[in-house]
Order: sequence, then C-alpha cells, then structure tokens
Amino acid sequence: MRQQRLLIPTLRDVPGDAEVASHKLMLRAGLIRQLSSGIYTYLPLGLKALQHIQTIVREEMDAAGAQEMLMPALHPSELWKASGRWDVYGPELMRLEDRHGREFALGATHEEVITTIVKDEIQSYKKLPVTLYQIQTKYRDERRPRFGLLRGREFLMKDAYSFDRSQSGLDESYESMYKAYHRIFTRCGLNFRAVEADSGAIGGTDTHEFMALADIGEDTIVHCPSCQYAANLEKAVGQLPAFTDTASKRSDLPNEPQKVHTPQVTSIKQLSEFLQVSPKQIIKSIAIEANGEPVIVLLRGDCEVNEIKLKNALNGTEFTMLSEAGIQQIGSKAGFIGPIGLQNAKIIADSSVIGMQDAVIGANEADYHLTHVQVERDLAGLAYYDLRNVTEGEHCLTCGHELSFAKGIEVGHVFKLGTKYSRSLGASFSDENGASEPIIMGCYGIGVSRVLAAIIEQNHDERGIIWPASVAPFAVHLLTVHVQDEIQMKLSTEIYKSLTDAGYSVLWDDREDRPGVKFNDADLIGFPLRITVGKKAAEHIVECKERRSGDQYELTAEQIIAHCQTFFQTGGRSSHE
Ligand code: 9G3
Repeated sequence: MRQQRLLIPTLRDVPGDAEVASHKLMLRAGLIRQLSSGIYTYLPLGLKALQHIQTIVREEMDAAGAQEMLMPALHPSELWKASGRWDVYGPELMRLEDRHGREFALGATHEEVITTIVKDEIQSYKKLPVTLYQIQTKYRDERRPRFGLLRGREFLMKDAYSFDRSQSGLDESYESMYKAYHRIFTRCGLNFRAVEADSGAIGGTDTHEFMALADIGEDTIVHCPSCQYAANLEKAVGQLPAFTDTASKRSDLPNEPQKVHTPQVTSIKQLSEFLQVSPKQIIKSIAIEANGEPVIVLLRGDCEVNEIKLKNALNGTEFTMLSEAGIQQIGSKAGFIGPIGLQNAKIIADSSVIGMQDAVIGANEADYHLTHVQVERDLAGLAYYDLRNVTEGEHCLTCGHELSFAKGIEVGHVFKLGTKYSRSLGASFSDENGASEPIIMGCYGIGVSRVLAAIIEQNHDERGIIWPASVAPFAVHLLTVHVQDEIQMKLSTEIYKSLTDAGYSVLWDDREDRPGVKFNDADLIGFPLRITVGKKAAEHIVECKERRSGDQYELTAEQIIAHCQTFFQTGGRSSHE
C-alpha cells in the first residue's frame, strides 16, 4: 500500500481524556477515533491489526475443533426473561423497542441465544460434544467507559460455548479451550498469566481468567514465582505469617478479658497507637446486614475483607453495612463493636483470627475495648472462613515461596457453566436409553478489541508502538527519502514489488513530507522493520532499522528478501547480531 493514499491521520497531541499509553498511541498513530464515549471507529491500520488478532483466534479455535457461527446482536427480551437475566442486569444491558413496540436487548453476551439454538437443533447424545463460537460486537452500557478500547461500550468479543453430556466431557472441552487460549495469547505476543478466578454472577464452578500483565490493569493477580499457583485477588489464598506476639508467651496473662477505657478510640490505627499493640493483635469487627440479618465479620486488624469471598461465605447473598440503629439493636456501638456480649448477631471469622492470643476487641460499649482476649478460650466455636485479601509478604500454600502481586488486564475468561442455562432454557439431550438429561455447558470469552489495546500497552516506548510481527498492520515500512528523486523512486518501486511478491505486507511512505516527519511517523506507527531508500540508492544500498531492538544497518537491495526471511522467521525479533 502507498501511504500517500491511505487514511492514517497521525497526531502529535491527544485529547486530555486519553490517560493510558495504549489509548494515546492508538489515537496518535491513527488506528482509532472515538465516535462517542466508549464507542470507536477502527481506521484502516487499527482494523488490520484487529483482523490479524481475529485470524489467530479463528485458527486456534478451529484447530481445537470449535465451529464458527454468527449470532444476532438484537435479542428478543423473551429469551432474557426466560433465563431470568432481563431483570438481573440494570442499565448496563442496552434495551430498545422495535417498530411494533416489542422489547429487545443489544447482546452483551450470548448464553441465552446459543442455548436456544442448541435446544432447537441438538436433541441426541450422538451430536454431543460440540463447541460453537462467534466473533461479534457486544454492547454493555458501562457506567465509566475508559482507557479507549480497554473498557468500551461496544466491543469485539470471541465468545465460545461448549455443550457436553457429562461433567467429564465438560472438563475435556474446558481443557481444550484453556490450551487454545494459551496458544492464542502466546501468538499475539502477550505477556499473560492464567489465574484462578471467581465465577461471579454467571455461576458455575471452575473458572480462569487470562490476564495480560500491565500496571494500568484493573485486576490484581497473586502469583507464585516458583510454582504455577496464580489467582485473581478476588480468589487468591496465602499463608499468613504467624504473628507470635511476645506478650502471649507471658505466663502472667489474666485469665479473662480486661475492660480498658479508650475514649474516642475507634479505628485500628488509633487503637494500635493508644494501647501500644500491633494491629496484628487486634480483632477487627465489621457489622454488615445480609438478608435483613445482622452479621459480625471478624478479621485480624492488619487484614482487609475481600467482598467477593464474604459474599460467597454468605452463599452469594448481597450485603450492606449495618446501620447505626442496627448496631444499637445488637447491643453495640459503632467504633466499639466486638464479638463478646452481642445480642442475636451471627458471627463469622476469617482464618486470620484462629489461635490469636492476648487480642484486643471492642467492648460493645462506647469508649471501651477488651484486652487479653484468648480466641480459643473466649470465642470458642467460631465459624471460620477465608474472607480476607491475601497481603504482600504471604507465602504460597502450595510450595511455601513468597507470593508476588501484579496488575493485569483481563483479556480472556473461561467458565464451567454446568446446567445453569440449559435447565432454565430447556436444552436437553436424550441418552442411549432415551432418557432426557440437561446439556452441560462451558463458556469461553476473549476480548478481541481489548487484546489489541493490551498488546500496545505491553509493546510501546516513548516514540510509539512496537508491533509484534504476528499482529502488525504491515510487516515492513518502506521509506523513500526524496520522492522527486528518480533513482530513489525506481529502487523503491523494485523493492516494494520484490517484497510484496515474496508475501510481505509493505506500507510504502511515498509522501512528499520532510524525512524527519517520515521517520517520526514510522517510529510512532511502529511496524517491525523499516527500510529507507535514500542517498545511497544509486549504489543499491538501503538502510534498515528494527523497531524493537533499534538496530540500524545497511543492506544491498539484493539482500533484503533473504534478510526478511530470517528477521520475520524469528517472529520479527532482532536477527542482525
Ligand atoms: C449482561 C451484561 C453484562 C455482562 C453480562 C451480561 C459479564 C455477563 C459475564 C459473561 C460470561 C461469559 C460468554 C463469553 C465469556 C464470558 N457482563 N457477563 O453475562 F447482560 Cl449487561 O459474559 N459470556
């Protein structure tokens, strides 16, 4: 392609609302333009990269035996009412009416649609297992679209759905998709981790998220540098270093809790300073309300409650903070809540509380706390759960190594759904004996447009994008320094032809602009290899620059094809050692 004619509107500066590197660079390099908040146009370069990602996804999904199809984005509300999700999702599910006043949803995901298709078209065990997928635009009216394509309101997703007759069949389908995801993200050049995740509202059992590591990622992942353990913070577990407070060794500990006057001392920090004890010696009491019932949640003072884990401990019940009146009702006082002496309040404790000696708790009386609490003696019979966020410094439960924390961008999510949708929508199969059984499902998503942004987030420098060769819009950027110079244009034409004939995609910068503009644009747009035809064209010598390594060297025109074969064979890495 000749750049003069291509729509690649590069920019020097970007609008203020572009905060992260990938968003800024996609605007500056002329890959996307915003139409409305969270809604983007893909300009030619952006679309080419998006298509390369889709090709990788299709090749691996097809290789895993999945079958591509394409479902509508307009979903009749009846389907979402049948699955019960029409009322579960609020304004995030975009809804509209047709000319007859019938209600529709713009597809945010396709469990309802695909399950209905399978219900209608597959009845016999002979047609199972089957995995179907599509690459299609999804609509979700995010409250706060941001970071460009990373969190949009209209985005491209590959969503696949597996249908099995048994749990073991689902395990196999899941494993097959999991491996395909590894191949996809590896081929896209992403630095990623597959992490154990919480299945959330979608339900089901096992679920893994594929996280592209990036400081601007919204998710926190916990991983062990020495073994394979990795989990979303929502789910991660760790070994809390035992806190052996010296006091607990003392033999002169009183044999019952002591009441101490702690005027206006309500926070863990204040209490720690006032009583000169470590937060690790304090038991934090959080008062919540679940299903209208007051529940007191206990954690060690240095730990934070993980709301997903707490919700799971409450069997998925939503909860809110208990009101002042509610705290009064259980015979306590905000800021001085403690587990001893409450009236009819359920108490659950995080495992960090187990075995605490000589602990401090609220006295359920304004301005008083209790010290020297022994959990085994004074709080016997507590129900223990895993309710806290793993904290820095904890150790891997599997191999004991200290755990690492990182931020990640969720680019993929795979779920074992079970029969959640097949039951509600009536998708069943008849087995060998003619008995009817619900089909067992899995679902598997990749944020294709989000992958594009994540790749740029992980592959850029201060001058611009550094495309992995596998998804670069073009492999080679051919620059002619002076397009008025016949020799340079003649050699450029020959090189362009030999490269394209050899199967390399070439963007030829044949613009009239000054060389500096062309060089800056080439670095900004960031294709893997730049070939410049300049003052040595008469000697058939060109200058090469590798975008990732920065290596620059001269080649004769005759060496170019062989050089590209080695350069792109090694995945566009520097081969000119
Ligand atoms: C909605 C809206 C937002 C949603 C969903 C439904 C997330 C919803 C979870 C999934 C699960 C899997 C198939 C591909 C892989 C992910 N946000 N989820 O179901 F109506 Cl507005 O999408 N779906």
